[in-house]
Amino acid sequence: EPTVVVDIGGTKIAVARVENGAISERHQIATPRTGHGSDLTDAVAATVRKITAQPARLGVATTGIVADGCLTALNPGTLPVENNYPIVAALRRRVGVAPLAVNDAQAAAFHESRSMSGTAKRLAFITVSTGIGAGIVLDGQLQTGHHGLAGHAGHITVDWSGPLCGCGRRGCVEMIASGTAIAKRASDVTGRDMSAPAVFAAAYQGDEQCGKVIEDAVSALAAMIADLVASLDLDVIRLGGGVGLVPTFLNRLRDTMERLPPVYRRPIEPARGGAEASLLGVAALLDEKFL
Ligand code: BMX
Ligand code: ZN
Repeated sequence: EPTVVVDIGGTKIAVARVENGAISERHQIATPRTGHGSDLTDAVAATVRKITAQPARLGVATTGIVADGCLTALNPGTLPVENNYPIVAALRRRVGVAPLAVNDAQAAAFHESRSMSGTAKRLAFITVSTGIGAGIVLDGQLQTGHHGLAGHAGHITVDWSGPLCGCGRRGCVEMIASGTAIAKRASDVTGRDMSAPAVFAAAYQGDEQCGKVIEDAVSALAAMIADLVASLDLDVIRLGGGVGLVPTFLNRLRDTMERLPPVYRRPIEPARGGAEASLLGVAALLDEKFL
């Protein structure tokens, strides 16, 4: 009876079998963006069954706020779902085992902290993907908060008069630097329908409008990271997510951080867990019997 872990993102859902801390089988599907949690759990249950009829243990890392076994979108634009959708109870019914559920970036931060030796144990994992997520580990302790909100740094304000975010505030980093925001902002300025990878390709080819969109995203993220360093005295930042793992993006972010006053600078490293950081993190949390 295997351990099965799930990563529900705004764009895709990954389901994997984990053996001895490593992924031995992996399936990926598109996230049903219907606004109904039941469609998420149906899709997860069907994909889990491709691996096993009865997992011994089930772990779920998901975009959104997880508290008391329920899922709520902070920004429904990143993934729409009912408020307080009882994801743990629904999956227990559909799969037959009660899952451990945690926010995706929080899970990834836990994995990153386990892959870190020595004393550097105050870190943020930041994912730049459909949205912008963050997870924080302080002195070895994963921070979830009593409301599941800890680490939601994608909703730090970087532009008071910026675009309205689905969370209800204006100018959140997520509205300027997420993959969704990069695609939307470039589509708006160029008048062409562009995906985030297309914006990177165009910027690389010298397109100035697309270059400016990426520059704004990098500046917003650098401000967000400096705010996190100022408030938490982090030792290191680990960067993940489909956009965050693009090497040119990481390099530009490092260059921008270099121009900040030294007190705000910290090493920025690619996530050791790469695209699997959330899956591996929730597996590690199962091992620790977290929650
Ligand atoms: C949003 C928020 C976070 C999440 C982050 C990254 C929702 C639905 N999600 O800020 O909980 O960690 O996006 O999510 O409000 P991803 O889907 O891009 O991985
Ligand atoms: Zn917001």
